[in-house]
Amino acid sequence: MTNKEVAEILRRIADMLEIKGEIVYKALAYRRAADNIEYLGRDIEDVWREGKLLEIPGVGKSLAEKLDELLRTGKMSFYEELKEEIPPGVVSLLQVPEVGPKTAKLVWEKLGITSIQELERAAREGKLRTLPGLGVKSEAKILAGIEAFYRRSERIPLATALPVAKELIKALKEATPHALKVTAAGSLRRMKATIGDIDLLASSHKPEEVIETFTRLPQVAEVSMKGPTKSTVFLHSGLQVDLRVLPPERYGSLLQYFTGSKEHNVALRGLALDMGLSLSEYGFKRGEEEILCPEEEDVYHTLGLEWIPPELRENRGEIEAAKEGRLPRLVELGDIRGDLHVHTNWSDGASSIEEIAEAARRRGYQYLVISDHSHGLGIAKGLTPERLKEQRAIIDELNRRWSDFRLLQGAEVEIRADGSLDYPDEILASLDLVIASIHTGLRQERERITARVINAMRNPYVDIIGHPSGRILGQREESAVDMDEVLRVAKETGTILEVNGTPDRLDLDDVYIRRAVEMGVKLAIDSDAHNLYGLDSLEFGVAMARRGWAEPKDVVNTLPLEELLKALKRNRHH
Ligand code: DGT
Ligand code: CA
Ligand code: CA
Ligand code: ZN
Repeated sequence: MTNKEVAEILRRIADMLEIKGEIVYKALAYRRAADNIEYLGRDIEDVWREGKLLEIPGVGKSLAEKLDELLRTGKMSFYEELKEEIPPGVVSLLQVPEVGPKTAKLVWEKLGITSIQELERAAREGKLRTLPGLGVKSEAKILAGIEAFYRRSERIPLATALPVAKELIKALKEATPHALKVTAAGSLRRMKATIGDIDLLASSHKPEEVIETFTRLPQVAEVSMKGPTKSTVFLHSGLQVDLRVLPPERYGSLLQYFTGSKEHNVALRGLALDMGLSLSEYGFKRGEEEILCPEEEDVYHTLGLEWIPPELRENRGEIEAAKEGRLPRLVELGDIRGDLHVHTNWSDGASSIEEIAEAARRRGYQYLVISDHSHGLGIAKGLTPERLKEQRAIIDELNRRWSDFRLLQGAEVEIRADGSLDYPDEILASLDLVIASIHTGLRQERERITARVINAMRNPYVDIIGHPSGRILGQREESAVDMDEVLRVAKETGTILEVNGTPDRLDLDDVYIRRAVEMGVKLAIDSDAHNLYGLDSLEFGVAMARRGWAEPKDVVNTLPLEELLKALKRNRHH
């Protein structure tokens, strides 16, 4: 058991004692012991093995006995009994700001409330105000507290969290000279599509001062926990940020530990144990001897592994690959030679063809595919075949301007509800590249929607399937499409699947990207930009592709123009 896990049990016991209405100092004693154990600086298990539990400040004879039972058996009967007495839902009420142990006990005993949902309902029905000691005002406060709690529990898109983290890192560095290195860790560093909370790490010879400065930053709305080496705060947006600070000589292990994922860490710890080492955020230990890791590489090298890119750290085979020296050379933004999916003001985009072409060229791209919507998508001002011809003339004209850059004409063709495509084949054939996507009828049942996508893939002029799952993060689940079948037919027909980098799409997601890579299905990483800023989104597509183990060879827009064109099935079959 880790110190943290033990501390969490003690804190939970303290909560339950308070709900029971035990004398205050008892709960306080458990909290103090919890803090001392968490920040002990060495493994509680080692202390226990040496029979020195009583030397931990705040741990008396009775608690030492309980800890001994816990560390020996994995269970503590005192805690188990409390759990029998107080339903877990009642303890969880304490997570709501404005709800303390007294209120939790009151609503549980008088109204039988055992969950936050039930508490919300009672508050909305005006039942709380009838309880002794509560009134209309406290009822409203509790309701606001519940809303704040829900806001905090929501996951936010990667693209929202990244700039917030960057800003905080900058602010912290400017506010104190004692923060030497400051880095984002956790799911943010692993570039997950959505982020639960932001984890920041700092190295410092004066951790306490860094924590102090951090909790006073103007971005911080509320400090929910503050200790000598760590703190948790809420920003005004309700976003939670954790900061942990250790001296530079331990920074590598700190960074490794808090980058996670938890599953990756569990596997690493197992590997360490096999080598007679214990691994924590403080470093390695072999018995009493400490092995410190100032750099993250040190952690992996000590275990005989290559350094593993954060995007891969999900315990999905990366540790075995690192051991055998066969980690993928992941695709990078710098490998991308062009964007295959952007919109202009010819359909629902904001910029002209010329503006977005120049912006793409300034990025160093060698090519850009203009892929406005087809006419069937009325809401997006889709192009009729006639307008498409006019657009071609403009693209041809612009192409005379550059020798180092090429504009291609594509289209994002709607896959209609009946499975047919929005342009006839001769129009599709006249384009340089065709993306087929579904924007309507996304709620169709599995067989029907899968048949639509497959029908599109069997068309010789459909090069790419756009945002294949149709998900919108936080708003719309992926469609019922049978992705395994889509992957199989993509392989068979040589159709490319898109990795759409739009922050609320990130579609395909990493799991399917990985399958595509394993099957040899090709990917296109696109921005789907609707304005000049939108071009930046390609970066998030790259992040997803990296999480899916994609190498440059798996991604068609890492190819030079001529090779890209050759890789399209239209040019292979015709
Ligand atoms: P999130 O915040 O839900 O998007 O996901 P993470 O991965 O950022 O998770 P978080 O913030 O709870 O913790 C950050 C990292 O710290 C996590 O990826 C691994 C490490 N960590 C946290 N708690 C534990 C734990 O109990 N055991 C282990 N092995 N690692 C932990
Ligand atoms: Ca996190
Ligand atoms: Ca966290
Ligand atoms: Zn699009």
